[in-house]
Amino acid sequence: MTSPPLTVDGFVSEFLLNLNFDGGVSLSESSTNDRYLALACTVRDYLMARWLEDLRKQKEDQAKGVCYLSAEYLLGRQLDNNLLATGLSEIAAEALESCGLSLDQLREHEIEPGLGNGGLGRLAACFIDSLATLGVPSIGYGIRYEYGIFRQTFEDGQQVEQPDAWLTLGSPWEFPHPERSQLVSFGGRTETYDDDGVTRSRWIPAWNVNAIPCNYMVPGFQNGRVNTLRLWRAKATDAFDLRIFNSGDYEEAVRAQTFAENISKVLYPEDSTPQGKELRLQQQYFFVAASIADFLENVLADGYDLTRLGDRVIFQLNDTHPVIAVPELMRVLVDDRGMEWDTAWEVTQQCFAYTCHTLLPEALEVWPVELLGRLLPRHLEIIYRINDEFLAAVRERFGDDELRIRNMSIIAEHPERSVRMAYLATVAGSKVNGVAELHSQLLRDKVLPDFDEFYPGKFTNVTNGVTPRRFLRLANPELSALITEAVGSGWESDLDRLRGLEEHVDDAGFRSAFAEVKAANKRRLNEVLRARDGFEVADGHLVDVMVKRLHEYKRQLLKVLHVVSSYEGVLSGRIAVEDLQPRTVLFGAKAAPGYAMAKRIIHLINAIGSTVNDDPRLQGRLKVLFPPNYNVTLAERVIPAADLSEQISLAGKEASGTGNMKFALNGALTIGTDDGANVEIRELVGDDNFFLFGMAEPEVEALSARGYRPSEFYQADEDLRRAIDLIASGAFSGGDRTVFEPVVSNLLYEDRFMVLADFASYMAAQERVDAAYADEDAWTRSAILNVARTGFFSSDRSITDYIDRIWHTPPTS
Ligand code: 26V
Repeated sequence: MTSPPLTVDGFVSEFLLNLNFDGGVSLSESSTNDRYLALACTVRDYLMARWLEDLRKQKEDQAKGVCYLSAEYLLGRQLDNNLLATGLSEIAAEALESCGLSLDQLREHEIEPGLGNGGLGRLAACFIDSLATLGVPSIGYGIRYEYGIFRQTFEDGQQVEQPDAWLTLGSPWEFPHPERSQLVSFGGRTETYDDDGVTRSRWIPAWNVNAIPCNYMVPGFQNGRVNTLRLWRAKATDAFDLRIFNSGDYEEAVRAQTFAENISKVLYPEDSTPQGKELRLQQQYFFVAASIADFLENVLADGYDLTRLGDRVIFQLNDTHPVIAVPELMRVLVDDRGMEWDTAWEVTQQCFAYTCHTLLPEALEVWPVELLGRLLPRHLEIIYRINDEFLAAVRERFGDDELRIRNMSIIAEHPERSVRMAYLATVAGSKVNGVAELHSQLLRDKVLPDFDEFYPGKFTNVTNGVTPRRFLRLANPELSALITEAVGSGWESDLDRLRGLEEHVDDAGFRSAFAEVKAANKRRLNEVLRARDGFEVADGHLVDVMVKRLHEYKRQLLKVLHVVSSYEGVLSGRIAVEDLQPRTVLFGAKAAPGYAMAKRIIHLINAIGSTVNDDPRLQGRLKVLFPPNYNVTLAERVIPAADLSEQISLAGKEASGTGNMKFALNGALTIGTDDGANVEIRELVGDDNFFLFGMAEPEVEALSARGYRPSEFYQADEDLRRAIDLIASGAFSGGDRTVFEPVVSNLLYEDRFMVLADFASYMAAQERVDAAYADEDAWTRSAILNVARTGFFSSDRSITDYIDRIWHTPPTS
C-alpha cells in the first residue's frame, strides 16, 4: 500500500471520493459535517500506509516497548494535529479552497474528544505524541468513554453540567475491531484444585463483558511514524444476554446488556477525590485486563518465553487508576500460564513502573476489601499474598516494628479494611516517579518515606512536559513563524533550540515583532470569545489568566480576593481609578459536580464579574471574564493571548502543573508560588522574569505545626478585611448575605489551603506585576526570555528522561 500523492489535485480527488462514496453525498448537497468527515478521512488515508507498516514492524521487531496504561487521554481536536503531523495543512487548505470550502470552518466543526479531566489526562495525550515523534515502540491503552468530561454551562452564574456527546457526529478517527475483542470477567469465587500433586487456584467468575478495541492513529511530527492508541469499549456478551433471554425475561435481558455496557459509558468527572464507586473499579479492571491480554496475544510474538517478559515490555501506570493490572498480570502468569509464584512476581516487578501525580492524601486511591473481593475475588487473594511476603521482608529488615508494619501494609485497617493502591504500585513497580523535582522530593520525604528507605534507588523524578506541536506550533502560528525566522526550522522536535531566541532579545525590531504577535493573539482570542460568549478581552489590558480545574488547593479564591480588593479600593477611594493598571482577568475552570465548595466559588467568580464589569466607577479598567466549558480547544486560544499566568497553589500541593509550562512557552510571565514545576520554571527563566510570592513548603509546614488561625490574618490586614467584608456584605449577591457565606466562613475559620496567609505577599507581587507591565518593552523582553528558556518543558524531554531512568526502551528506526 502506498500513500496517495501529496498534491493539491490528488487531495481534491481523494476528498471528493470520500465525500461521495463514504459519505454518500455530492459536494453541493453536503453538510458541514459531511465535509468534515470526508476531510478527516482524507487525512487519515495519508497516514494509513505508515500506520499499517508500523503495526507490522512492531510485531516483527519485538523490540522492548512501552504500554502506557491510563484511564484518561484528554486528546483535543484531531484534525489540526494530524494535518500538522503529515505536513498537509497547506495542501488541504488549497484543495478545499478550490472546492469553494474553508479549512478553518471545517476545523472548527470538530468536537474534541475530552476523555480526561485535567492535567493527568492531558499529560497522557502529550506523552503519546512525544512517543510517536521520538519513534519509541509503544501503545497507549485506555477507555473509550461514550461521554467524556461534561460540557459546562452557566445558569445565573452557576455551573450546570451537560453530557458530552462527542460521538454523535461520527467518529472518523477511530477504528473499532470487534473481531479482536477480549473477554473480561468479574465477580464469582475462587477455588483450589490439585494439578498433578500441586495445589493451584482458579477463579470462577460470575459474569463477563466484551472489550472491543478502538484504535486511533498517533502520528509523530513529520517523521513518518504512526503509533497506536487503543481504547476499549464495553459490549455485552451474547451468552450473557441469551441466558437471561431464554428464561423468558426480555426486559431483564436488555437491562443486563445496558448494565454491561455502562462500564465504558462515562468518564468520572472527579479529578482529585476518588469516590470508591464500584463502577469505577469495574472501569479500571476492564481496561487493564483487556490491555494485558491484548499485549500478550496480539503484540507479543507467539510462543514468547514469558519469564523474559520484562525484556519486551514496561507497563507504565499513570497514577493508581490502572494498578489493578499488577494482580491481573500475576493471575495470568500463575493461574492461566502455570508459572511459579516467585518467578511470576519477579517478572511482574520488572514489567511495571508507577507515576504518582498527587500529594493530597485524599487523592490516594484505596478500595474497600469488601468491594474488591466481591468484584475480583482472585485478585484480592493475590494482593494479600503480595502483602504477606512484602511485610515479611519488612520484618526481616526492621524487626517487629508494628507501627512501621501497619504504616507500610498494602492493606489499611481504618476507617475500613481497604487496599492502598499507591502502596501496591510502589511494591510492584521497578520505579516510582513524581512529576516535578519538588513533588518527587516530597513524595520520598513525606508520602512514602518508609518505602524510600526500604527500596533505595526505586524513587526517581521525571519532570512533566507538554507537546510543543499542539501548544506552540498549532496554538500559536504567528509566534511559531517568528521563532522559525529567528532560529530556523525544526525546533518543534528539538525544543532546546528556543535558546537561540536569547540572542534576539536586544534587537528592538524583534521585540516589537514579538509584541505584535501577542497583540494579534489577543485579537484571535477575541474572535472566539465574541462568537461563543459575547464578550471580549478589552483593548490595551493586561490579560491575566487562571485556567485549570476548580479546586481549593489551586486557590482560585486568592485570585478572587485580589480582584475584589482592587474593586473595593476604587469604591472606597483608597485607589484612584486612573492608577489602576487596566486588566482583564480571565478564568476557566470546571468543578467536579459533587464538589459543593468548588461550585460555589464558580458562582462567586461569575457574580463578581457581573458586578464589576458593569460598574461605571471602574471606567472599564477591570474586567472579569469566565468563558464556560474550558477545554483543550479553548486553551489553544487563551494561552497564546495571555500576559500573566496565575500558578498560585499552596506550596507543596500542586504536584507539577503543566498549564504553567504552556503559558511560559507562549511568552506569558508567571506569578506563582514555589510549588510543583513552578520551581523549575523560575530557575530556568530567572528571578527577574518570574513573580514569586508566598510561603515555601517548609514555611507552610511550620505554620501548620504552630497552628494556623486564618482569622488572625484577617484581623491584621486591613485590605484583606475589606475585601472579605465586601463579599460577606452581599455586594455580589444582590444584598443577600447568605449566598457566599459558606465561602467566607470557610476562609475565616478553616482555610485549609492558607489563602489568607499568602494574601499580603500575593498583593505585593501583583503590584510588582503592574509596575513591570507599565514598561512595555521591558515586559516583552522578559516574555521573550520565558520562551527562550523553557524548551526544557517539551514532553520529548520528559519521555527521554523516562527512557533513560525507567523504561530503557530506545527509539527504533
Ligand atoms: C484522579 C481521579 C479521576 C477520577 C476519579 C478519581 C480520581 C482520583 C484521583 C485522581 C488523581 C488526579 C491526579 C492529577 O490529576 N494530578 C495532576 O497531574 C498532573 C500531571 O502530572 C500534574 O501536573 C498536576 O499538578 C496534578 O494535580
